[in-house]
This record gives sequence, structure tokens and C-alpha cells, in this order.
Amino acid sequence: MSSLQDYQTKLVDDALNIGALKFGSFTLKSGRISPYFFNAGLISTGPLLASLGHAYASTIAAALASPTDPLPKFDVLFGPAYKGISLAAITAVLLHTHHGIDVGFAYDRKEAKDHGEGGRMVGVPVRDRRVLILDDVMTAGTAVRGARDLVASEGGEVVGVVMALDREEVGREGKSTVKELEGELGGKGRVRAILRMRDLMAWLEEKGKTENLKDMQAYWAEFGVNE
Ligand code: OMP
Repeated sequence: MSSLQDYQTKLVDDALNIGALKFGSFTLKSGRISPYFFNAGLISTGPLLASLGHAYASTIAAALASPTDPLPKFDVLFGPAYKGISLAAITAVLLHTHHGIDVGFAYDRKEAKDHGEGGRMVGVPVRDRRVLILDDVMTAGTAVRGARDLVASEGGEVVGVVMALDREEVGREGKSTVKELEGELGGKGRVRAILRMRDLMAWLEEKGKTENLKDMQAYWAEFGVNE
């Protein structure tokens, strides 16, 4: 029996159907050669975005209610440009409509604007607010740390991170990216994901896709967190 929630299985199925999740051989930003790749940018129809937003919102609501390591309450959902923008927007809507959780939404511009309202940030101000960063994929944490530094430079306090996929890899020093980031953000439970690499492996096992699973296990042995 799979331990995956319905919204997790739905995301894997949807992503595979439209080619947003692929098994094969892919070169990552880090230079590592990965047996799988997740391209959240392909999740781009109304129904698919609704499911993904529902999955993010459910993950956040469950994390806030966790009896052991709850995600701290937050005021603003920050979606880093570009992919985080639409994802954070739909999640803010679904948190409101399905969970009664009302938060602001903000994002950055990649190019600072020097006319009109100016600046790099759009949406509700993050100054003196508790901010949750929402993004697509985390490998070594470089993208997330960039977003955190930006929010901090605008006077916001980043209390957590939520991703669609946590690849559960170690950084160059061999330490878990999630553990390092949680340490930097103030403790356990601060980095959450709809799916982790182990969930994809559980799914492959359940479907009897042993060749893909073997490749994933070999990759995990080399780059996966050591737990
Ligand atoms: P880090 O910045 O190292 O955490 O890598 C995250 C980024 O890698 C994402 O924002 C993507 O640009 C890219 N990426 C994916 O989108 N999907 C993957 O499965 C793997 C990567 C990656 O290159 O590591």
C-alpha cells in the first residue's frame, strides 16, 4: 500500500501525462546527471494548475497544523520570478477558498523597474511580515536562498519554504539541503514539499517500474540525503 496522499498521486500522474515529470537522463543546474527531471512550467492548464494549487494549499495547511514540527504562521506567500509567481498566486487563492487561510501574495521582478512604482517587489509589502517562500523544485537550495536573501533585503522575515518537489539531495559539502536550510530558517519543519524524491520512488515501486527505480536508487546512493 502506498503511503502517498491522493493529491500527491494526482500530481505524479498529471505530471507524467503531460511530460512535466520524465525519467531518463538529464543534466541539472548543479552538473549532476539525474535519472529524472520535473519541469513545473508544463503544468499550465486551468485544471492542472487547480490540482497543483490544491496540492500546495493542502501541504501548507497540514504543515501549519502539524502537532510535532508545525510550520510557523505567515502573512505573505512569496513566489520568486518566474515560475513561483503563478504558483504562489493560485495557492493564495486556494488557501482562502478551501482552508480559510487568508494571506497576502508577493513576487519579484527579475529586472528592477526605475519608473512608475519602481523597485523589485510586486504585491503586498513584505516589510516586517512573516513570509513563506513558494517555489517549484529544490536541489541544492540555490534558488530558494536567493529568494530568501531578496525578501530579507526588503525587510521581510522568511519563516519557511514550500516546494512542489524536494529532490532530497546533498549540497557540495555532503549535507542535506533541507536540513541546512531549516537550520538557517530557525528549525525543523520549516521546509516542506508536496513531493519528495522518496515519494517518486514509492510510486515507481508501486507501479512495478523496476528499471527506473534502480536508476533512482543509484542516484540516491550518490547524491541523496543520508538518513
Ligand atoms: P537549486 O537552485 O539547486 O535548488 O535547483 C533548483 C532549480 O533547478 C529549479 O528552480 C529549476 O530551475 C532546476 N531544476 C528543475 O526545474 N527540475 C529538476 O528536476 C531539477 C532541477 C535542477 O536543475 O536541479
